[in-house]
Amino acid sequence: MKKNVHDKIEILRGDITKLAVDAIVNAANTTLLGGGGVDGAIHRAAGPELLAECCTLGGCQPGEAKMTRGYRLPARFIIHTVGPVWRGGNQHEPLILGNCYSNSLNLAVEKEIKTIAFPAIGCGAYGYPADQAARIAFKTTRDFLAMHNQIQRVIFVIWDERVYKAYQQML
Ligand code: AR6
Repeated sequence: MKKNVHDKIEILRGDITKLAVDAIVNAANTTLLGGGGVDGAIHRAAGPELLAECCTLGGCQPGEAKMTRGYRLPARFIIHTVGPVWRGGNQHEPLILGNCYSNSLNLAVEKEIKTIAFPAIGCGAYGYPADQAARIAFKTTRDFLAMHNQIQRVIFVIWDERVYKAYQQML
């Protein structure tokens, strides 16, 4: 039976590095050489081979997405994307954040991925207001899934309570 767009999206509270999906998304920075937050957790869990592959990628611009293997993670692949640094909302932040989701999903389709998990890109160190970020995450994902049938499951994996509440509002 064909699933509708809403049935393909779910929200989970927890640690994205534990998920056995085809790909998890990393909220990285433009160097792709690791950092704090979810980026640090993913590098720690995947192991040093991840950094070695990231060194070959030549960085990543905000809103773009690049893929690596998952190494020691249960997920087969990691899609690295770079959110906008929040500067009040008039510096193309919504456009850049939407691009993070659509470019990650496009890359997933290209690589024949069926299940993908996203963290709350931008909602930590980069300061994106959680309610606005959640709206963009859901709208971009729903619009994408309505146009592409290949992806069967999108999981938003949320670590902290405040952001989790904002995402719950979107269901
Ligand atoms: N699983 C899921 N979500 C997590 C995890 C985890 N293991 N750990 C943290 N989060 P952030 P950003 C949540 O700061 O705002 C890095 O240093 C976290 O609570 O990781 O896009 C990069 O290198 C928050 O809700 O990403 C960049 O320099 C969300 O993930 C910069 O931070 C995103 O927070 C990117 O900042």
